Order: sequence, then C-alpha cells, then structure tokens
Amino acid sequence: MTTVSTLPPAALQASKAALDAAMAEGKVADGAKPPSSQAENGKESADDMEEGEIQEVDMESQAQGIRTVFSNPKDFNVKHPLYSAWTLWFDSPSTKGRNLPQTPMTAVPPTPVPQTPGAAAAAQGWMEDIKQVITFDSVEEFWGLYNNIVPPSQLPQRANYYLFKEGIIPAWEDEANKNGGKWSIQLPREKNRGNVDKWWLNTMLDAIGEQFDPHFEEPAPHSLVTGVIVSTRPQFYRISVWTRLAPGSDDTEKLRERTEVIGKHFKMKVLGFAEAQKLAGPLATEVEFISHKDSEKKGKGGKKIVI
Ligand code: MGP
Repeated sequence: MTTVSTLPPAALQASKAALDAAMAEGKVADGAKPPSSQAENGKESADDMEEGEIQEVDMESQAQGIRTVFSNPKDFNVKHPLYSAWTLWFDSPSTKGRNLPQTPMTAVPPTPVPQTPGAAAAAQGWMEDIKQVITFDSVEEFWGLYNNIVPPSQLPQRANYYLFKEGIIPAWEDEANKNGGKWSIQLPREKNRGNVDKWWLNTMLDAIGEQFDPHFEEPAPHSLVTGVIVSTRPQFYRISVWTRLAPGSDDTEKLRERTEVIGKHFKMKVLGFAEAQKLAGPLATEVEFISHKDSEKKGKGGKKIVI
C-alpha cells in the first residue's frame, strides 16, 4: 500500500500551512485545542473583539460556503489533508491476550503482516496484543482523536501508543522498518510525568507534519520517518522515532547526516533540550539511535549514535 499522498501541490501546501498553524497554536501551552481563526488569518475571533468593533469577514470564502476549522471550530466543512495518512495503535496490560470488540474507534480493516514467512511469524507474535485504534488523514481528524484519547501520563504502566504511516505496522519486520532503526530517549517517570504529554504531542505533530526529515519529498525512500512511539514503563517513559534506513558501515555520509538531522530535531525542537545538554543518568538515556537489527540482538553489541 502506498503511503504517499497524491494530492496536488496546492492541497499539500494548504495541509502544511494548516499544520504549522495548528502547531503554533496548540503545541505547548494548550495543545489539546484545535487551532483558532487567529492562527490562520491573523484576524481576531469574535470572542476577542472589543464592544463595537467590526469583524472583518472574508467575503470570498463566505460566498463559496467554505468554513474551515479555523473560522468555525464546530461546524466546518473543509478538511486540511495531511501529506500521508497515519494509523494509531495501542497496547497495554489490559489488551494482552484479549480480542477487543470492534467499536467504531477500532473498526479499521486489519493491516496485513509482512510477507516473508519467518518475518510474518515473528511479527505476528509481536503484533498479537497491539490493536489498531484509528486511521486519519487530516488535521481535523488528528485533533478529534487527540482530544478523545488518554494522554500518556494517565496510561497504566507497560502501555504503548504507536503512530505509524498507514500501511506500516509497528514492527521491525515490516518492509518499511526492516532496514531502519530508532531514535529514542528514556527519562525517569516520576520526574517527567508533567512533561511526557507535551513531548508526545510535539512528537506526533512533527511526525504528521513531516517536520523531522527535511528531504521527506524525495522520490525514494520518501520520508525516513515511518512512525513514533511512546512507552510507559514502571520507572520511566520512552519516546522513539522510527526510521526507514539506518546508517551502516557501507552507507554514504549523506544517510548518516540525514539521520542525525532527525535526532537533533527530536532533541532540540521536539523535546526542547539544548544540543550540548547531557541527559543520561539514573533511569535516563541520551537521545540515541540504534538500528533495529542491533535492537534485535538484545544488547549483544551494536553501535549507537548519540546526540
Ligand atoms: P520493547 O517493549 O520495545 O522494549 O521490547 P522494553 O520496553 O525495553 O521492554 P519491556 O519488556 O519493558 O516491554 C520488548 C521486547 O519485545 C523485545 O526485546 C523484543 O523481544 C520484543 N519486540 C519489540 N519490538 C519493537 C519488536 C518488533 O518489532 N518485532 C518483534 N518480533 N519483537 C519485538
């Protein structure tokens, strides 16, 4: 299944602009709210106006009956498409070994597991407890979902949210992941309960807005980012950004640079740390990259890139 939008350039541009506005408005302070009209056109909303002030109306849009989420958060009729569709997956102790009933939120056709028999069997076991929640392809649907799901700080221990491009399963074995790796950071749970929701929101926004990889529009292999994950563990939180490729000994310097740009963006723009800031400590790691092939070896060697 292809994951790249076939939208015309104008629609893509609108999508990016809408997302930038959403991020500027909602990213940190009041992340859960959809963007306001101010974000789109710099005009005041009716609530912000002084008595007697006259509100400017975009006659052209009105004439055409276009109502964006910015001009009418409840009754809009235009959606801002994302560059790709994304699927949210979830697992927690309560989903393990259970077949969840198909509610409207989970009524998504199952994604096929990878084709080679060995990979399929391995991924099947791993994917057994991971449930698809919903697939969305617009800014509005993202906010609708975000406003209706439990934030990571309220999840039980040993739970995970996985947000992956549609058609890619959150497993090493998927075609799109098998040669890739992940940037991740682990931080102590108690000290970071107040930060994890903001970090996860920022991570999702920058993933769906294609902010991580500046070369995301190149014909192949498209964006290096395939998905993002937040994990709650008894003593720490972990946030990861999965990539399609991992720099290895026979790769060009270009792939390593492109991978490092993603790691630096994650550390500085998404998590808000300074480039030189040291983060490792008890229960904490630096922002570090490891290939999935090395992760599979479970600590038996493997080279990490640390930012
Ligand atoms: P984890 O949940 O990513 O790590 O993987 P964590 O949090 O360190 O471990 P936990 O025990 O606290 O949950 C845990 C284990 O799941 C790995 O060691 C693998 O055995 C298995 N696993 C993880 N991933 C991401 C995959 C995958 O993509 N495919 C398969 N087949 N197994 C996986």
